[in-house]
Amino acid sequence: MSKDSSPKTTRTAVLVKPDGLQRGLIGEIISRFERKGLKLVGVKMVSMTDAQLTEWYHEHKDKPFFGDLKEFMASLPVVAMVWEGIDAVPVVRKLIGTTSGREAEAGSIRGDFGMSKQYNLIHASSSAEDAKREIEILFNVDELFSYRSALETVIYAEEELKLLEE
Ligand code: FUP
Repeated sequence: MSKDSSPKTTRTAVLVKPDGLQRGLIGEIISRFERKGLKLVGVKMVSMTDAQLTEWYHEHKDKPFFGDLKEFMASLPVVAMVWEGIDAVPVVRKLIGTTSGREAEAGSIRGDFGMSKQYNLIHASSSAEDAKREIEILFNVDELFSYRSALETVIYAEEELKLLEE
């Protein structure tokens, strides 16, 4: 949740990691987010550079797993996405589940498909600040799209629709 916890429209960055690509989970993951009612506003397949990964995981730079994590993330392309919706950042965190697949809640992506802490299939921004930083690392402005979803009026109540950005 953001510090100001009133609901607001946010964008969040998601990566399907190399293990998610190898496991053939791209469609399943996109489908879960679509069915939840989130809006896809950017998507691409990308090989992350060492510099991008160092910046992406800067908070872990002194951790013992940092080198292995970067190596794993660079081993294959990732599928990078940006999803939008009211409170998209915390909503998507809930959908992916806690870090380790063994501990993640059943029903979450990591909880349903994973058994590992490092090979945990998917990344999602953990705060609005992280989301902004992560989106800027991987997406140019012209790779992000604003559009009206035809489903908005059945996904959100009238009051909530006012929170959606034009
Ligand atoms: P999360 O926010 O759930 O993705 O998890 P963290 O930010 O704590 O960790 C980032 C990534 O580092 C995880 F997705 C997997 C990896 N990691 C390990 O490989 N070993 C650990 O002990 C902790 C995290």
